[in-house]
Amino acid sequence: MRGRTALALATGFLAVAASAVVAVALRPEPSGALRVTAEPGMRFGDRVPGPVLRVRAGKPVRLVLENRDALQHDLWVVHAEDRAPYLEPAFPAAKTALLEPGHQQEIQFTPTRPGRYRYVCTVPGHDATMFGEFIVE
Ligand SMILES: [Cu+2]
Repeated sequence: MRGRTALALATGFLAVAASAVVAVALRPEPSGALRVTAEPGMRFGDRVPGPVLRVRAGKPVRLVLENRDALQHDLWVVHAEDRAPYLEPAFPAAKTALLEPGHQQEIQFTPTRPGRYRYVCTVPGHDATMFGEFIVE
């Protein structure tokens, strides 16, 4: 009897544990945020330019920058025509801090006007390769 109860408990535990693993596996970004990585070789993601990000005007955006490089990087969403050093965020709070290697940050902002924007790393010289399109529909 005791053995059966223990077996039933163990089976139940394993079923719960397995369902938790499946739930995590199906949701690579639990927060539902967009995720961009700063990679060795001065790029966002695995190519230049970085991935195109598409969002909806008037809807809050959650964006995670993960710094996988050995250098500091940041990410700002800027007007498409703006170039360093004359950069400012296109929307309030649409910028991360300067992130140390191995660090990540989630930012939240609301793009208010539709259009084509860019995201860039603002460390001097980095925007030559660290940029991507940010489209607000
Ligand atoms: Cu950078």
